[in-house]
Amino acid sequence: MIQYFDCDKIGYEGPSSKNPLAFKHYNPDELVAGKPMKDHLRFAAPYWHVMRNVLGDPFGGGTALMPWDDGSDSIENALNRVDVFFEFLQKIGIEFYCWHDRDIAPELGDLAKSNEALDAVVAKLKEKQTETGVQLLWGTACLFSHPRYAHGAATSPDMNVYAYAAAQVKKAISCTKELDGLGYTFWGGREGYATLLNTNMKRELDHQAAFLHMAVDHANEIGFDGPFYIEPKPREPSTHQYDSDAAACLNFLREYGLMDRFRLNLETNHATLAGHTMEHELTVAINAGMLGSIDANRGDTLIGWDTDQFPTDIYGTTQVMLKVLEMGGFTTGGLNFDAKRRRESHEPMDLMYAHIGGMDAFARGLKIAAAIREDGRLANFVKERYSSFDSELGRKIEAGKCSFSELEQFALGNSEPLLKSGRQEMLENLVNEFL
Ligand code: XUL
Ligand code: CO
Repeated sequence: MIQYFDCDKIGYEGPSSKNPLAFKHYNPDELVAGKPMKDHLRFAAPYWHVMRNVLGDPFGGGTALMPWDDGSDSIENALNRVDVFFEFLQKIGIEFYCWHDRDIAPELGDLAKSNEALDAVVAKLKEKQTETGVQLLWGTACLFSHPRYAHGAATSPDMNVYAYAAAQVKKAISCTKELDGLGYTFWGGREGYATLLNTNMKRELDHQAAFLHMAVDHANEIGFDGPFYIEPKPREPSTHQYDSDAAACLNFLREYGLMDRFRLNLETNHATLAGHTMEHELTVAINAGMLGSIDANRGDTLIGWDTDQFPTDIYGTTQVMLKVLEMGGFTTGGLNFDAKRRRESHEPMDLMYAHIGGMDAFARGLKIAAAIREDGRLANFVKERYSSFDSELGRKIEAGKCSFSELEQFALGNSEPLLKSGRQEMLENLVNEFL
């Protein structure tokens, strides 16, 4: 079989290596906090960026060289891509992947034909998974590219479109199940509005909830028991997207009785577009016991859109891994590199460099986060900061058994509370000790 990536399997050479095609920090079997690095990190590669992103931008078409791709919508071309994708996974050493239905197989003249194309590619993916041990982290349906979804899919004002989307999701969940996928994601690409002048928000949200309940019913019917993930994003392409951030998603899931089966898939660049840090979004999800998986990337503070860059910022990966360790690690989820090369990095080998960088940045983040936790000073400071609530009265408050009158009595009997420092700068210095 022709090889398209001009390298052997990427190996670990340690921090002193100058080889750009080697890991300096990611050493898959090295134990960190009692577990091999690869089991903490559970890296996944997205089919859409690795195999299908031609690297266009709003001002110009694609630049990516894909010598394996004949540019056609043939099933043969789609099957061919599978081999190339698995060559990439094997060489980079990534053991999970994710797809949209339309990444792996072409959308053909009608739904039945598109489904047949999917079946053919899924059969091949299944073979490759068996051959290599690679697992599907999650599948999803692309409900945003085709013009029919211009007004949304599960929130479209047109029931015909809604039904088409339902059929597409039904099939995508079945394909995920066929590939023993660990989860299934909903990113509401166009589930939102461009203007409220033409929008009945209440009906749209009710429809979306009904859609997700039907997805759960279908999963139960076919015995797919993985979690569903909702992926928040505030805007782009819609002016406003209903799943705008972690808190909005949780509110929606609670309101419509969907908390049991759903978790969140949080993406760094989506968090920053929402005006939050990723750390904030992770904290919101973890507090609710609802963090499922992560789309690992980063944005650019100078560009206001979803640049989907590779995560290379060690401070950022450290913050993410502190949260993942605090949660006790992933179960079904992982770190999916929902990231694309810059338009100028158009050669196949740039995919290698990009993923090596992301994996090394997360390996360092993991090691640093584990060291900060092992050290214990940061956690102790936070614990100490709330220690007054460990008193008898504090415990009463936390148990919901206190009254304003009791607190008034307490306040009247005590002198002015002593203002204590939050020591932000000291803590920032402490974190920097480990970087
Ligand atoms: C888009 C995005 C998607 C989802 C899957 O911003 O992140 O690729 O991850 O639909
Ligand atoms: Co994403």
